[in-house]
Amino acid sequence: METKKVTVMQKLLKANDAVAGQIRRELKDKNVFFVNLMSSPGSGKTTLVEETVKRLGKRIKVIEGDIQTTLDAERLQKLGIQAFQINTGPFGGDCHLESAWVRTAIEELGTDGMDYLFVENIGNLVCPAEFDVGAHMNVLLLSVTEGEDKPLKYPLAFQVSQLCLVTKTDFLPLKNFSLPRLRENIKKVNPACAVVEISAHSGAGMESWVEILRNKPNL
Ligand SMILES: Nc1nc2c(ncn2[C@@H]2O[C@H](COP(=O)(O)OP(=O)(O)O)[C@@H](O)[C@H]2O)c(=O)[nH]1
Ligand SMILES: [Mg+2]
Repeated sequence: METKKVTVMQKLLKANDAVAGQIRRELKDKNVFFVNLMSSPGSGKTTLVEETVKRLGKRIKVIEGDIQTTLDAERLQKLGIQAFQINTGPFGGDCHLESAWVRTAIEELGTDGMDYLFVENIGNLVCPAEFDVGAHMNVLLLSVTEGEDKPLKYPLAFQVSQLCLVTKTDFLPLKNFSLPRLRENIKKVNPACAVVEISAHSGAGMESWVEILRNKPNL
């Protein structure tokens, strides 16, 4: 019974990877840079997208993943960009997005007028890391209020990410949080993961983040 379960899971992941690969190639051909944002709920994903649109312009489209509500898509639509909300609640409440759903959302959004595509994945540090959505860059957000130990507790999320954004650094003066210890822990699980510290509220570090996007790495 257990063997059967593992085989089915392997097949699902293989099918997911195949679609993800297609998405990555098709968007590369169109020079659309695709970023997958992953984090715990509340680490600042939607705020980051809002602040990025203000700096990078409106040729950005967003696929929002949540179990319930269209709140995040509505926040982004207010900025005059296209945002497509996927809710997994009505279909069993999955805690991640799969590449086939992302492909359908891209078909709905269309690729005209798009230089960047963001996925805001469903908020948690576990399931999204297991499913490739076809992004050119996986970005893991970790806010300073979550603690420096998270790379050690949730290594896969850091291992599949090319960049870790340490968010809410404006809280640092109030918190007993060690940035060097966090960097050390990220290095232990993924030495290749770049780390950038930002505060979407104060704007600190935002220019470094936007510069990375302008360079469209791996495209
Ligand atoms: N102090 C501070 N709060 C932030 C920052 N970025 C986001 N927040 C707040 O954190 C909360 C959750 O942000 P949100 O973007 O909705 O997180 P998400 O669930 O990851 O999309 C909101 O109240 C934001 O205003 C930041 O840089 N500094
Ligand atoms: Mg959000």
